[in-house]
Amino acid sequence: MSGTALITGITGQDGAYLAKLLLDKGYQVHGMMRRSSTETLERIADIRDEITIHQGDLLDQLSLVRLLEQIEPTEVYNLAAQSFVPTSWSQPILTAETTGLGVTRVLEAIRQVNPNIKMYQASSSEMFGKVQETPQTEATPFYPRSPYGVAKVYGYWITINYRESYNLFASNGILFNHESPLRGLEFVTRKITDGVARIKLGLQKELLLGNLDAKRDWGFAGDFVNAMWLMLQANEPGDFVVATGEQHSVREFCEIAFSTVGLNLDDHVGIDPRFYRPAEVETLLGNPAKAKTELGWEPQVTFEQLVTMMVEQDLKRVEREIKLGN
Ligand code: NAP
Ligand code: F7E
Repeated sequence: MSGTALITGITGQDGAYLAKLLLDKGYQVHGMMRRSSTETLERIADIRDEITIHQGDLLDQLSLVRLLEQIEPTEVYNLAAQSFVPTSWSQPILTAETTGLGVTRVLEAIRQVNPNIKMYQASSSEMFGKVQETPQTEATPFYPRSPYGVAKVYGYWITINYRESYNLFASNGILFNHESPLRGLEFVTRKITDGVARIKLGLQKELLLGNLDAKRDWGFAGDFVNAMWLMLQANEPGDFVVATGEQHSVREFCEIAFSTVGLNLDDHVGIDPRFYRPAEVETLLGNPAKAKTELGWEPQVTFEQLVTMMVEQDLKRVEREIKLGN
């Protein structure tokens, strides 16, 4: 029998993919979103009638307690966060409150309302930061390089602490970068594929980026949310690296994206120091062996397929916008 799931961060990239996955598995899916003066439901518009949306906020303990009492979920996926690394320097306190302390609020609500609820915490490869070994595994020491990374380290350890203190079924997924056509436009992959589409369709000439030499282990969000679900179906809670085991630079991502539409990146990409970071994470490469062995998880979409999928979707979207006169 499938259960009842509550997803915090349902309006985000991963929230949308996870909600679809859980619906396909027969779950009753509830999503928490914060109050906003405008609609933020575009990513889940196609499943809006199949899920139940509730207002709540990771900054507001009582809203979390009330939702758990009302929904009675069997599983909680804590995906909500201030997730954009550069914003964590301009809003470090908000980032700590949401991305860090927000995790304690969710854990505390679970402990108080029903300690049998299973919880997934969206931990991040940004915790490895200035990497202490390559590839990174569950045993690699953390060295975060941004207020975001520091907040995620806090979230990671408080999840383990509640597991050990109160015997909660709470697991950390240490997810490496994962992307999709639903990725936010400010993240580098989507910024590139949106830029490529606009340049190809004559709406802009140049794409300004920061550090082209940064290397990431990029996977497809649709594959990665499956690992989240698998973690909560395991016999025991634990902590798992979720990655492809393959690394590419921002420049390589650009090369493939531009060549998909028959353009050359050297003709269109400029460097703007505004997009450099005060402390950079130069390289990330994960070893997903534990997830493969213990969860049977493996990524399905290759790097080239991911880049092509994102470029094609952005081309279609920008074409639609042009037709509608936006
Ligand atoms: P995302 O698209 O930025 O979504 C973040 C979600 O959190 C949005 O729904 C946002 O709501 C919500 N949120 C922000 N502050 C909130 C608050 N105070 N209360 C309630 N909700 C709040 O992020 P994502 O890419 O889907 O990532 C999901 C999670 O995985 C995040 O925790 C992220 O840090 C983590 N992560 C992501 C990656 C990756 O590569 N994508 C890798 C490792 C870990 P609004 O729509 O209102 O802004
Ligand atoms: O940057 C470089 C930038 O912003 C990737 C989040 O989901 O993944 C994400 O964090 C790299 C960095 O993602 C631009 O300096 C160059 O080295 O796409 P990003 P991120 O910082 O790796 C982790 C795992 C998370 O947990 C986070 O929530 O690309 N880069 N030029 C640029 N980055 C941006 N954004 N914009 C540029 O113009």
